[in-house]
Amino acid sequence: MSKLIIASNRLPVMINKDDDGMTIKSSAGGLATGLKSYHKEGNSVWIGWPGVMPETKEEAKEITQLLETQKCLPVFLNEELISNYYDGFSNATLWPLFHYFAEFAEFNETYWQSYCQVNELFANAIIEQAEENDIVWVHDYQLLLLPQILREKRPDLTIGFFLHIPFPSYELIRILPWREKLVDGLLGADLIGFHTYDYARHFISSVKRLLGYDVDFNQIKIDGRQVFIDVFPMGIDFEKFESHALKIQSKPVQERSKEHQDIDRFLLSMPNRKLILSIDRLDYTKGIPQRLHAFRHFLEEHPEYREQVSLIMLTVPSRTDVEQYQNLKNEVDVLVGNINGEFGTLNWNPVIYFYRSVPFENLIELYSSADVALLTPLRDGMNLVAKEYLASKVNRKGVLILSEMAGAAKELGEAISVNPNNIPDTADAIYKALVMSDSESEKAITTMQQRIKRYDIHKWASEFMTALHKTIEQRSEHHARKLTARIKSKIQTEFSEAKSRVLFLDYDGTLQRFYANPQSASPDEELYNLLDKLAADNKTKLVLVSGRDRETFDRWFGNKKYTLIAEHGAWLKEVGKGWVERKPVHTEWKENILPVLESYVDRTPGSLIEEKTYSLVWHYRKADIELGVLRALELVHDISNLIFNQDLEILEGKKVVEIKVSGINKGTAATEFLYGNSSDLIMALGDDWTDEFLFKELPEQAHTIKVGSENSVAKYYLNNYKEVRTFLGSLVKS
Ligand code: GDG
Repeated sequence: MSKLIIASNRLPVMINKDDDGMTIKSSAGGLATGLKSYHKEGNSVWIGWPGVMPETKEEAKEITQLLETQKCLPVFLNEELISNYYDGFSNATLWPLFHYFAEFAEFNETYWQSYCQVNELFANAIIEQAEENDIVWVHDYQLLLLPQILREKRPDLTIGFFLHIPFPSYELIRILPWREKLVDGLLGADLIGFHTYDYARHFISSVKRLLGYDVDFNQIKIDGRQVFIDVFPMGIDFEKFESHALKIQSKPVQERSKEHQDIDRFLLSMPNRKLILSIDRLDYTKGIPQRLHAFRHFLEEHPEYREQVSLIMLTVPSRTDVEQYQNLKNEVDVLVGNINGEFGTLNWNPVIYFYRSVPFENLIELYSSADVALLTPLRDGMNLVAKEYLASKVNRKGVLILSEMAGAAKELGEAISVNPNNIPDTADAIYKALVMSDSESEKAITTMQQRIKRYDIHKWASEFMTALHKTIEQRSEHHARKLTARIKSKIQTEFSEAKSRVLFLDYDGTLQRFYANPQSASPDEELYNLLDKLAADNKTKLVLVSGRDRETFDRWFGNKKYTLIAEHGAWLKEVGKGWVERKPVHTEWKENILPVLESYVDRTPGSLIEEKTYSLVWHYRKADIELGVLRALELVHDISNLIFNQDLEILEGKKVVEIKVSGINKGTAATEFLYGNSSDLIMALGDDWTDEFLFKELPEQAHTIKVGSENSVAKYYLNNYKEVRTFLGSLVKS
């Protein structure tokens, strides 16, 4: 059975180093809990940074041994890497940009280099552990490049990726100098998971716009491989929060913690006293100043609540070395001071402010005592605190005010939703929460509790793993037609034994990568060498069959020993001869169609018209991808009406719409070629659907090979042009 390898920046354990030596403690974080059944109980290993830097080799060994007891493996990082990869690229570039704080994002080549280096270190550590067909689950923004590095080094692995923070709009991603590399890095995975549909949608849009790959709903096709994109909103360990809250609630008052007794005293000191709670890391994404402004606005608008209501604000120190975080701390300190100074009395502090973290027990006490949770991040991947608050409300008395910018807002529709930038509206939400009837708040909480209980952290992890396993099944379904080593060797034998052979080869996407700009796709040295070697054998007739115009083909291959068929079969050039029109056909129809295409060019920036002898082609490779697809649909509809009864047909290829004279296609051209060139081995390779004509028309015994994973009448498939070159190279050798 294959093993699971989990990779995240930090391990789910903490190493403590003091004068007495080293100890290890497991952390109770959500991720560790969710993956427990796969990690602790299953066949798995967790790879990550242990959070300490060993000073000696012995110390490193000791840490490694301690981690092994927890089925963890360290990736050791030195201070420089931590500073550039973690504090730098992860937290000063990606974190602000992905949370829409573009103005804070630093673009620094040294950070980037370290980020690449650490992703490589993780890949090496994984590869050292990975046996054939193992499964890898990579987590979060610190490791965006890891899936692709693994894919290249170990194509046998099944790779899943989950992003815990938002994936922003393309408009933000496009700012990054390394945008293509980052998006491509993720695409090494078989499955990429996000918290919400919006993040998935943004990712797909970036893939289309930056890399031009075809996307079919939630599947991206790359070189014959499929990458699945899906939504898995992360849950919490509901049962754990609920059971602790029940335990705390049933404790006699005198046995409660000091903190809990303080809260009780506060609430009982006056009738109608209410507590509002907020908990977050002190981070600029959390909207803490906006929240304080809203609370102040509320106190101004509703003086009747003064001395009645306090905001307990627990802010956990975070990234304290970074300037923006220090500025934020100062801003929050001043705001809290101002509010307390202006509104506070001898008996009442409007804001009760903690700048520290608290033990889990106290956290639950706060959750279960607070009448209202006020969680107003400006951006948040999910926000687990919202779910934890709900799970801890065992008496179902409480109201959640939640920012619509948090991923959790998508699932928690019964909460009072606010735009955290709208201060009066947030103040109004506080008022609404305080006056909400018990029956209304109980109904809302019950509904939300049921939902987060059902889709808890265990369900989240198992849904992701099930989807990841499904990608394996889907791949193996496809393997039925894969050109396997056994079939390859059979074809190689036939090839070497054949007295005469004809090889029909498509060009773009088959022998060469499919480029957004067709001009960039000229043949490279490696390709010329390969084709020359194939054509050098007198027993082989090498025929390049393409939709390309004959001028381009002439420029690239005019003096070669290859037969050329251009413009989907309209023109033929045999070795050493000139171009011949295959059959004289009418072209007067172009006059009517050209103006229509021109109007599409005007309305679709980036698109262009190509005129061939027998056809007119509208290319939209360089247009906005979504607009291009939409316009192509419109165009096909308009043209279909115009060409009725004119012996014309419409071909829809890869980002092209071609209007051409009927009966001319790669298939008829190939069959005609075979009349005069009988052979005992025929082979055809192509990636586009125009190559389907070729596959269909060739005799039954021909070896037809599709390049890519789309449906085809071809017998076999190869994944991409690189595999084609390797395969053709093996024929030369054989
Ligand atoms: C990422 C994304 C996404 C907080 N203070 C204390 C304490 N906590 C615990 C909470 C909660 C966790 O920390 C915070 O969870 P969040 O979801 O709010 O945010 P992150 O974990 O920082 O970050 C986020 C998440 O990943 C999961 O995908 O939701 O959007 O940014 O569990 O309980 N725990 C204790 N004392 C504290 O003072 N014991």
